[in-house]
Amino acid sequence: MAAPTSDLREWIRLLEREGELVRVATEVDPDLEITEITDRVVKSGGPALLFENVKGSKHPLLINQFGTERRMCLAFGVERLDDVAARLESVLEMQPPQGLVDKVRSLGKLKSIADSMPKDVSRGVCQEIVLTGDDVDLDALPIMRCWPGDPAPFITLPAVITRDPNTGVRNVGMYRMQKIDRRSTFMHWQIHKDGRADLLASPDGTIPVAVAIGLDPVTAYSASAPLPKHIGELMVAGFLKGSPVELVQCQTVDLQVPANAEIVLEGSVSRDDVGMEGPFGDHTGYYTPAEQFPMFRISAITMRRDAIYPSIVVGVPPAEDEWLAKATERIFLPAIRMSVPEIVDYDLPTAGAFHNCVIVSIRKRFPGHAKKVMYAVWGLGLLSLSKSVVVVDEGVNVHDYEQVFFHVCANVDPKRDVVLAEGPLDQLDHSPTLQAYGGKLGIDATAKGPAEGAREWPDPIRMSDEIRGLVDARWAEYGIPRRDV
Ligand SMILES: Cc1cc2nc3c(=O)[nH]c(=O)nc-3n(C[C@H](O)[C@H](O)[C@H](O)COP(=O)(O)O)c2cc1C
Ligand SMILES: [Mn+2]
Repeated sequence: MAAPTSDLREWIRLLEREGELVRVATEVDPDLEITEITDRVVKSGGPALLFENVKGSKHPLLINQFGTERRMCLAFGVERLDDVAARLESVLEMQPPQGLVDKVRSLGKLKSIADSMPKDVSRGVCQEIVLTGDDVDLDALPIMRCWPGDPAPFITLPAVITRDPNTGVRNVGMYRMQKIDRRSTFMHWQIHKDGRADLLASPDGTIPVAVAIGLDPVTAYSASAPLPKHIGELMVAGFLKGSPVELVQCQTVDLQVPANAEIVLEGSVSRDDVGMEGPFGDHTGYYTPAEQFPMFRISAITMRRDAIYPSIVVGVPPAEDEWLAKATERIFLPAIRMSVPEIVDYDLPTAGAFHNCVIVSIRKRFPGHAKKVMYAVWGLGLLSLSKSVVVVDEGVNVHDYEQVFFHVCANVDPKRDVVLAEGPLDQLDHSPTLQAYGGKLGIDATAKGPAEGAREWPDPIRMSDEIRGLVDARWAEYGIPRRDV
């Protein structure tokens, strides 16, 4: 498996070599038409698309680069997404070294972290063209209007870079940006996100912001990763890529951006410069209503010659963001196990749109253990926004929804095993009475004991090994065509 690619163009070449990309030469409209084409291709598991002739722009548009498990694995250079998690786990589980061998081994791991830190370089292709002042013109980019109810085009795959005004720590997040005019957009920093916190921490209410568009897929993914605020997304990108992200100084603001970006927008966001953003056809499958958000005023656009503009469409699941979310689910399992080691595995069903449902399997050891895990999930990073948590025993495959449903139906006394709690919810969830706050549902579908108020728990039905072996051995004699049994 090839190592992760170093920029968007190398990634496009890899996709093409692997038969994972189709070029579309005919003219297409970024106003709704690309969405309809892409949605059909995504929902049928089809290829990435490079639209070479987008109406009104000379820039090609890449979409559906993340739309399947195979492409997501190609992006990370792994066979399975769990392999990414295993690499991360080997660093997270670093114990204090005991013998000499352990010492050397852990030094190697420490070195791999040190080598992951972003690195400053003096020049970058992202600044081959520099446009400032009146030359700044978002109209030149093929920004898509995604759904009929969207009032304007939205930049949907940006890496938005800020610094914490107090600590100086860099943050990178993926937040949609609604176009307002040639030189401004909204900045959709939801209340639980780090970008919003950086703005609120600013003493004078204004912060510089840089937006990198068109990155290698691992760095782009890292912008969407729900990392704790003090952990740099670009360090994690460097670790996952196996080489540091190279940064150049911006032209008009004091921030650094990935040197290999296709397009960079530089500017600032102020607390008092706000307006009504949205509605937007969102990953919840519904339009999120118009709401007040700050505006991003652009002081410079820099880009590569012939810059390629990447985009993504979210909507009724499954959409292209499914595999970005699945990558996060897999990659974060070791980190979750660091705080809640009894968790064996977990699954965020795509139909649950990230925050609506978590299925967790646990190694249960004491009365109330499943409930302890529910409350732990409701206290972990952005998983704290989860609306429902289903807990099953370790033998249950959390990715097999039929099996999970069977255990929920069979093992639950609703009066005893259902927890109704309340807490923070996703700002975009339309169902709670209040925005971003409301009810939570926990379902304990584990086997219960008398200490939890249950009667004696029955054994599940299982054939004896002896008879299973006998039937295996004799299967041919029965003359029944063999399916995968
Ligand atoms: C395609 C896509 C679009 C997203 N749009 C937004 C958005 O508009 N606003 C937002 O707050 N989060 C959005 N997110 C989620 C954030 O990127 C994610 O929560 C990330 O962890 C934010 O970074 P932060 O924790 O450093 O703030 C989006 C994620 C994806 C994959
Ligand atoms: Mn962050």
